[in-house]
Amino acid sequence: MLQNYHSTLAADELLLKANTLALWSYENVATGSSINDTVPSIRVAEISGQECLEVWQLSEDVVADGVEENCTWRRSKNFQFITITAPLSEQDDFEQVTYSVYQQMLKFVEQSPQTEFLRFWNYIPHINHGNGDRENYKRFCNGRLLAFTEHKLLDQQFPAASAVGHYSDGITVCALTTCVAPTHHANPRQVDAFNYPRQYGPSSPSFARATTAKVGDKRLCFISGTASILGHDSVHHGDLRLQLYTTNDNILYLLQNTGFTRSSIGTLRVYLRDRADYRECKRIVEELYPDTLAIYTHADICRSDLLVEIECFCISE
Ligand code: 3EB
Repeated sequence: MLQNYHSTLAADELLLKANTLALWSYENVATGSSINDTVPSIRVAEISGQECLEVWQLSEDVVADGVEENCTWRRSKNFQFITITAPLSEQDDFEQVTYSVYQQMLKFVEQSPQTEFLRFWNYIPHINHGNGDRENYKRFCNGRLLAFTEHKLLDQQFPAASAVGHYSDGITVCALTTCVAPTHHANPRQVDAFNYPRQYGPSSPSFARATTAKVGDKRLCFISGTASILGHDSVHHGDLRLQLYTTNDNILYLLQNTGFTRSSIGTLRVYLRDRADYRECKRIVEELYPDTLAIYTHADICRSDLLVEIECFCISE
C-alpha cells in the first residue's frame, strides 16, 4: 500500500527500487553537530534526495515519472507524488510566486490520471517575516487561495496540508494524489481554517484538518499539521509542554472523527521551531506515543506564537 519511514540506504539505491514513490531529504543546518544528535531540517523536499532520507514506499511499482509544468512527478497505479520548487529572490512577490506554483501544480494534476488531492506539504522560507498582512505566510495564503479559486476548488474540497518554514530560498510544494474521491474532516475543537476570522490575514488558510480515502483495501488518513489552537486562538504561549498536550488532544479528536485509532498511526512528523526544545519535545512525544515512529524536523511554524506542530499519516490495520 503506502509506507512512510526513515531509511539508512543511499538515495541512488532507494531510487533504483521500483516501489519508491518519493524521497524527502533532510539536511542538518547546524554546523558541527551530528545528525543523530540534533533535529534534522528539511531544506528541500525533493524526489531525488540525499543524506538523511525519508521514504514513501509502495507495495506496487512506480509505472511512470517525469517533469511537466515544472512539476517533478512519479506515479503508480494508485498514487502520484508531485513536487515543485520556485526560487525566490528579494524582489519577488511571495503572493505571485505562490500563485504561479499552485497554478502549475493544479494544471499538471488536472491533466494527470490521478486528480484527487490527498495532501499538500508547503515549505516556505522566512515564513514569519513581515508585519501584519505583509507576513510571508499570509501572502502565501493569498496566492494559494487565488489559485484554488481559479481552479474551482472550494472550501469543502481543500485537502489536509502542512505549511511550515524551511531553510532553502524557494517555495516548495509537494502533493500526493490518487484516483478515488477522498473525504475531508473538521476538528470540533477548532474553527475550520478556511473560516478563520480576518485577524489571521486577508485570505484564510486553505486546508482541511484531515483527509481520508479508501485506496484498494486500505483506509488512509492524513492529519494536517496540528498545533496548540483552540477555536481559532493559539493557546499556551511559550509553553512547549502544554502546547504538545493541546496538540495531542486535537490529534485524538481528529482520530476519533475520522474513525482511526492511535495504533493506526504510521508516522508522526514533528515540526519544532527551536532546536533547543528538541530533547524535551522528544521525551514528551515518546511518552505520548511510545510505539510510533516520529520524525523531528527543525522548522518555523506559520503562527509565530506556536512552538510545535505535528502531522500524522495513518493506515487502517
Ligand atoms: C493552524 O492550524 C496551524 O496553511 O496549509 C496547519 C496546517 C497550519 C496547514 C496551511 C497551516 C496549514 O492554523 C497552521
